[in-house]
Amino acid sequence: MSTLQTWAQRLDQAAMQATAIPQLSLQQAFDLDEAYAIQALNIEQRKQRGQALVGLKMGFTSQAKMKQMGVSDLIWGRLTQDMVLGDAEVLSLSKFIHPRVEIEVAFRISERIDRELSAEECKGKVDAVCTALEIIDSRYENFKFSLEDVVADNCSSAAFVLGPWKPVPDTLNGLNMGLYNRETLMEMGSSDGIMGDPWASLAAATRLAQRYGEILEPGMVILAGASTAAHFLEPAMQIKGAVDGLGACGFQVA
Ligand code: OOG
Ligand code: MG
Repeated sequence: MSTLQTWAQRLDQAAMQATAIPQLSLQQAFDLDEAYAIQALNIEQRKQRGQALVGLKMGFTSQAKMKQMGVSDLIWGRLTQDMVLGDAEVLSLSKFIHPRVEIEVAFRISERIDRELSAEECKGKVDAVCTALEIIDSRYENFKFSLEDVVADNCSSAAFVLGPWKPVPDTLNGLNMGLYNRETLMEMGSSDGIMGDPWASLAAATRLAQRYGEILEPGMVILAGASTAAHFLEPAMQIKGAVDGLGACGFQVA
């Protein structure tokens, strides 16, 4: 078995057993292309368990996230059906290692995309948007990683919640994005923090998807990335995310 396959299995097992592992890059250096190869093999194991690919997620699309995690490059990962948590459902902490939550915007793809599109062209390929919450749970000890480590670990993806889909508004600029625990505001950001415009994040997703051989199919979800820092989840939290004009969604922590 190749090293890449062995590492993909270690990451998949760590996620399934909710047990952290040491950073892979501290054992042996590997480059970004190898990191994406590990990610693809990692997700292949989920697919073999019958989990379909339902979308992609963009990461480190804002200064707030790059600063919090100490990295400085855009990353992307894959979303599978088992990561879906319904709006207002209960998230069980026992299934995760040290989960954090962040507030995002989600796009729903309406037409097949197999090439790089500009932000303007992307607008014709999306039929709905909504407020989303992403639950990230690095499989590495202490939530610490290099850029290559986090890419191999499918960009810390663990779960996501979508609010009700809304028609695409004229602009996604200047929208307040609030993350709450009950009525307490934990983070407030602006959609402008996401690459200047969330549509730019979707355009980047089309470029990266093409580069790494993924096709965006109608119905797929693209998470544009968080505009603020992520927060650790604790028992009894009641998390809500709200974006101006895009509605809200939430979940309870048990
Ligand atoms: C990596 C995931 C980054 C985002 O929205 O920027 C991400 C991490 O922070 O562990 O999902
Ligand atoms: Mg995210």
